[in-house]
Amino acid sequence: MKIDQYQIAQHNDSLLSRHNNQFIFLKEQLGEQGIHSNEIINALEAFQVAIPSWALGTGGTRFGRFSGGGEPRSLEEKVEDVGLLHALNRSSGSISLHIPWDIPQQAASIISLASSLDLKFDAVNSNTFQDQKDQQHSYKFGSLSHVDPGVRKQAVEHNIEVIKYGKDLGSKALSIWLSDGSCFPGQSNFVKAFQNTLESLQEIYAELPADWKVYVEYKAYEPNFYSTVIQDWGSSLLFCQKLGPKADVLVDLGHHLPNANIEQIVATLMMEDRLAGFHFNDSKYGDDDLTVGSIRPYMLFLIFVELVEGMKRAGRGSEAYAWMIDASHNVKDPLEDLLQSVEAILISYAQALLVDRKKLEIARNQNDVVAAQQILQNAFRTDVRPLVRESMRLSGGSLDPIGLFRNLKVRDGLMNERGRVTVATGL
Ligand code: AOS
Ligand code: ZN
Ligand code: ZN
Ligand code: ZN
Repeated sequence: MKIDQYQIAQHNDSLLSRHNNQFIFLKEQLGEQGIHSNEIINALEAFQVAIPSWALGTGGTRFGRFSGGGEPRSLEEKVEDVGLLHALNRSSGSISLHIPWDIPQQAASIISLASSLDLKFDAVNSNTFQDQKDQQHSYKFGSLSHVDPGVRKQAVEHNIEVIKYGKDLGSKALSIWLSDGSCFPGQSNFVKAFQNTLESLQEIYAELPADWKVYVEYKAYEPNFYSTVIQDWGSSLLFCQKLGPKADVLVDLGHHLPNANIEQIVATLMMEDRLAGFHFNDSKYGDDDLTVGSIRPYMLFLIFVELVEGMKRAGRGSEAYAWMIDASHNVKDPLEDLLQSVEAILISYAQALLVDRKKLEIARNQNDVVAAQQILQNAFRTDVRPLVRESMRLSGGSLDPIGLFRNLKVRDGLMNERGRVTVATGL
């Protein structure tokens, strides 16, 4: 299954006059406020969000999993799926692999497939939260933090192996999400667990190539329900500071205790130049991994307000950070869902770029609370979708990715190729 440029162009032609009307109207309105639409569009075109290999199949819950059809059965097919997304929106130019779910048998051929679809390899993810077949030690009671040095050694070696796979593919980072913790009071010694983890991470860090980073992801709870070794951004930052400059904090939007002020966490991490990037998703209750922007779009916008300010202050572009979607669930076509998520990210980014920073600073310095709030809300309440569409169109993508996906019956095509009942490898 492949989407050709002429199919995108034809579909865009049919939508163009309507789009142009909306775009020109918005451009004029923004122009009156001194906002240059072209600068926003350039920034949107440069923004690339990685797609995790495990989001391409139907997710599920511990109660069940309802497979869709035509899901990718191999790493090659996962790369092809991301190629379809990138052809449609030109904003999903990389894939993030998970070892051992996605072991690349031959790096050269998978690289050439990816580059034929204009894709790169994002951070590689290690997995010490599941036991694999033929594994000597179990991770039931932890991995990098385990009380038994033999288990820790096995987990460290796994991470070093993941770096090797990533090196072959041209990745530049290792993402570590550590599920280690305890389920009941008394089970674990917090300090020893931290120290064991630090030592293990130091051994992994020592194996990072010169131009690599390690992203340390935190999570409040789950799968452990009493304590988690890296449970919050403070612990993650502490590990990173002890490790060195190649370690940064990875923020997953679903990994906080209820009502956490994530935008403030982001601002602080950026101030310290320790923000690696994001795992985008949305949630109402816990680590729900729902479609980005589907539940709390205003929060996503406020996060982007901080991101834009932090990037400006640091003189860095969006390419300096690792943006990824970490979502998956039971009830949607995973590819349509990912298209929705990428669009939600670009909308929030565009809205944050509308914020008049000078006026905001004046309002803040005058303690004009109402004016400051109005500046943010005016930006959030602007329908910036014409800017997002124009950026996709200019970079060769579709004005309406989901509409075209449905018009071309992409899922039917995939089901014909791969089968109606497929189970994607992975979670
Ligand atoms: C787990 O909750 C984390 O979000 C991980 O980033 C990720 O979902 C996992 O590594 C996928 O296996
Ligand atoms: Zn995550
Ligand atoms: Zn999550
Ligand atoms: Zn998660």
